[in-house]
Amino acid sequence: MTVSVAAEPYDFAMVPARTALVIIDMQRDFLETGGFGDALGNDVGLLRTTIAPTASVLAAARAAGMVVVHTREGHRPDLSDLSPAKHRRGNFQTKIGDAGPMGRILVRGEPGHGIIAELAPIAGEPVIDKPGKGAFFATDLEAILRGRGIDRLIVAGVTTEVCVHTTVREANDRGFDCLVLSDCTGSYFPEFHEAALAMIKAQGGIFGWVATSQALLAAL
Ligand code: TIU
Repeated sequence: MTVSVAAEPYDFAMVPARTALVIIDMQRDFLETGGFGDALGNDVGLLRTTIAPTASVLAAARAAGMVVVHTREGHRPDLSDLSPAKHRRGNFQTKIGDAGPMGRILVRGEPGHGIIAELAPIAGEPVIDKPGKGAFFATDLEAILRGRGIDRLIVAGVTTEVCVHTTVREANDRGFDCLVLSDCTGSYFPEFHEAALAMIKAQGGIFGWVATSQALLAAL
């Protein structure tokens, strides 16, 4: 059954059985104090408004029987998958792999690397560990989506202009239609959030569609 979501630049048509909800990097490292986002000098409080609407969408997607995929940005404990460029970028005092209040920053298995409790994955939901900003780079995400017959993505998570945008661009070039939820994505820079969403839906939806979580919930 095809459903239509009120979206920009025009309605987004999707078959729930062929659509995946992809929740990007809703990790303690980005959303709580003492993590990577905080170490970069950001106000993590700016991202926390995304939690409640994303939890509602997650519940609705599960109820509709949709495929749900979670991603996490982070590295192996030996940092062998961390490029020197990413490691040195920013010249910050606290770097990826260093000890912080939530364990080693952006390292797999550490408390800060985990997905926030409100959006915890359940059995059967793939969790994609990614070393880059895009969820398709150096991961098996594409194979998992193709294997399940997915052709549309509903995208939530943080941050809008970094990992969400990179993932949407990667997905677009791989032939997936993406609907980005405006209130389920967030940035440490509100103006970047707005600009990133504007870029997605400009030029007839050059990268995809943008809608509110309410519009999606109304359609499901
Ligand atoms: N710094 C920032 O805005 N984001 C990231 O480093 N990663 C994600 O967006 N997940």
